[in-house]
Amino acid sequence: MTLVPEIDGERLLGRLDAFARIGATPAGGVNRQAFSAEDRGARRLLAELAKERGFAVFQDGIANLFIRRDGVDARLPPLLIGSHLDSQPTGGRFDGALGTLSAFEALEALEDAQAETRMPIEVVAWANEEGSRFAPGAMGSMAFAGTDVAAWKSIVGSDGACLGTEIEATIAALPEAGLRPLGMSISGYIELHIEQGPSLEQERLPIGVVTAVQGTRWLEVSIEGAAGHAGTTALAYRRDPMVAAVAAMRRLQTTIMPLDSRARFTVGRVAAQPGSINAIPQSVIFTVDIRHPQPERLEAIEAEVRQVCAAEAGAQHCSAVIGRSFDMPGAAFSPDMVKIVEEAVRSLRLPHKQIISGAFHDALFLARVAPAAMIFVPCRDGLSHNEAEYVEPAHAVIGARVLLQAAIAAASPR
Ligand code: HGY
Ligand code: MN
Ligand code: MN
Repeated sequence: MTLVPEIDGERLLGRLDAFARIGATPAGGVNRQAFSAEDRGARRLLAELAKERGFAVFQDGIANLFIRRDGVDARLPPLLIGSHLDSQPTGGRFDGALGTLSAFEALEALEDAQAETRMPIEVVAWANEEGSRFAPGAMGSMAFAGTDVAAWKSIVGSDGACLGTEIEATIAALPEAGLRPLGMSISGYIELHIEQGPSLEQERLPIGVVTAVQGTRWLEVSIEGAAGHAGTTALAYRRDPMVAAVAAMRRLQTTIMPLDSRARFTVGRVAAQPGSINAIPQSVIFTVDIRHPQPERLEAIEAEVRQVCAAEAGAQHCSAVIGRSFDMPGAAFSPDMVKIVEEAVRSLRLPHKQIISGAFHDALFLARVAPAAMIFVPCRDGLSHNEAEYVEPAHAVIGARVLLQAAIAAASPR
């Protein structure tokens, strides 16, 4: 008698709780930054769970983690399902973890039912999706999709750590995982993720079928002035980069988003050197995250950031240098894979809508090498990258059920 694979909701919710304890913060979030001890702890736990089920465990040269369940025809390229385990410094317990653990739950459901799929299915935890400790983000999926990583090894993290060293230590922390070269042929990719925005909750929909992801760019603005004594330097003699930085941020915050509701402009990090209370800074560096669904608008917003920073630096007799650390063009997902997801949603008779993602995801890079699509579930108040991030247990389980149905369909095409 063939059993029908079913998501075990209690098991999934228990897993989410167990992983939320790794890097747990006092306010109920997680701090599991890429390649940290906490990230390694989560990877280790997932690898141990996989071994208990008899799944094969692999990792590649940038520490992407793969868990494989064979299909009837082992020669076929695997379907990948998954997300990421790394988090923001004050992240939520569902961003990334929901998609990774739901993918693992789908593999267990297939195993419990001894169900066969034509293709192998592999669960993947992509390395460094967040990019907050080591920019750029989506490093693991970018590398898997063909980006040359050689230059990354020397990147210094926000905490001064060396990326190459951290990657090696992370790989070494899972010696039992088989080592794989970067990249391989896959048949497709499906990722479950929280929306990280308010629309599904506002429309009381349990599922979003993601058709595309908007473009993202990360800039680093460095304004150089002249350090000086806070007490003795009169206004006329100051070349204060903080004054220039604040004026530039203020101008950009009063134009970019107020004049274009689809634009996103965020300054997430500001640092002054030497950072002394009684010294006019020598330099001020701040980060800029810009997003837009239209490529030409993204281009125009970056040009405006460059123009305004140069003008405000000049007004203070300072100089501005602007580097781009991340350029992630938006993309549409494969209509065939979106259709598979949509059919899975309909087979479960779930109300849903198509949606464009405001956040970037690993799926954006997988879409460059295989048919990819995403499934969203609502999160409370659309909150994410915040320790109060929350998903209704029922929505987490529904999302996993859609992922399982879509994976079964994608791994055993009729
Ligand atoms: O920043 C992003 O869009 C992703 O959530 N890391
Ligand atoms: Mn994420
Ligand atoms: Mn995130």
